[in-house]
Amino acid sequence: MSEFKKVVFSGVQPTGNLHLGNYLGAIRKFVALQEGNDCIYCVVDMHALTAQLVHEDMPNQIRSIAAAFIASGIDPEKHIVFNQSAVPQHAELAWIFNCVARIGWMNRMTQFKDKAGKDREQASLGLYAYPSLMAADILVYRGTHVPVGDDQKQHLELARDIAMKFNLDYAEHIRKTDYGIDITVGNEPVHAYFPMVEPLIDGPAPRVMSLRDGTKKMSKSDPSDLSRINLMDDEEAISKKIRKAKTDPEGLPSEIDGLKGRPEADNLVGIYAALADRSKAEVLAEFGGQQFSVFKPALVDLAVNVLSPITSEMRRLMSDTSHIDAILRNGGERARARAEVTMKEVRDIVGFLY
Ligand code: AQP
Repeated sequence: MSEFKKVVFSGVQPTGNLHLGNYLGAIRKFVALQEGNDCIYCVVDMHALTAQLVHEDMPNQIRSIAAAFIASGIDPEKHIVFNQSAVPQHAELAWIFNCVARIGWMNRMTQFKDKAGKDREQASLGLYAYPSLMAADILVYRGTHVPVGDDQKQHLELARDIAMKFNLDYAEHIRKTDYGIDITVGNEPVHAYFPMVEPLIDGPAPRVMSLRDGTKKMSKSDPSDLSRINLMDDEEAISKKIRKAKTDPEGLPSEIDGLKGRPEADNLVGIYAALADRSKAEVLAEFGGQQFSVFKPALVDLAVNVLSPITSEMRRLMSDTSHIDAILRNGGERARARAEVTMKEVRDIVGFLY
């Protein structure tokens, strides 16, 4: 049995202000994974059309996500940073995956249900097919590991289902080429062209919640700006938002169990732990028994310390966009070359003449 070469892939949509959830759930992990891995990080601008068809300033939205990657510590020379629409092979593979995926699978996607809202008939076909394009984003590089927030777990399970069905549907064709490898899935041997992607979701803050409601995900589209800390927030805004963050009247518990049924307290402790690179248990060992009036200022200091260098570097990068544009151009060329290797083989497997 062999294994696919480890390739890390992930993406972020240019759909508005990046927030602490995007940073802790995704970008911070991107940075940590660079050492010893082959990483491809993408600004998924084609996905952004599913949220909103016409964007005021799409080019600068794309640049600002790339700037956040670079400001957070991603090295665009060792790794690849690019925007999705620069590599048409994503859309080409997504079409094949649209034909592999089943409508029943797509109907189960909770993100579609949430984003489409009550009037599903009016949702775009793009929003419905989003997870199929996401599978193509990853698999066009035969990506094996995907650092994401917890909200993307279901989409990654779907990517595995699509990869598996492609491998099985085209098994005979794959065997006729030398493009596949023998892997084990569960206990079953499979001759596979596409790997089974592994989500990388762990950490103390896999799902950062709204500062106004500990049962709702921190999100770019929340109408209340107080619900999230944006990566471009200054010290004053961060301090105000944390001070105003919803909590309950009790102090902090000393043990994790004491956070049960207290979503807001759990969220703030998780944020502290993720920012400090510690576990929640370690944070509670330090702050257990203290009131939020003590914990919140400590959280403000920590958040400002971690985020302000990133914010100022993002501002610097965005003040002259030629550097970011050059990074995206270069990343796009390298990503296209890699994606084309896969697509040549996929066209062969499927039987297209080209
Ligand atoms: N609250 C969160 N906690 C942890 N991780 C999160 N992510 C998003 N929100 C949280 C992770 O950030 C990465 C990029 O997300 P995205 O921009 O591609 O899409 P999204 O999940 O739709 O982001 P938002 O902010 O929640 O946007 P809206 O408001 O449009 O729904 C992903 O890895 C995601 O898991």
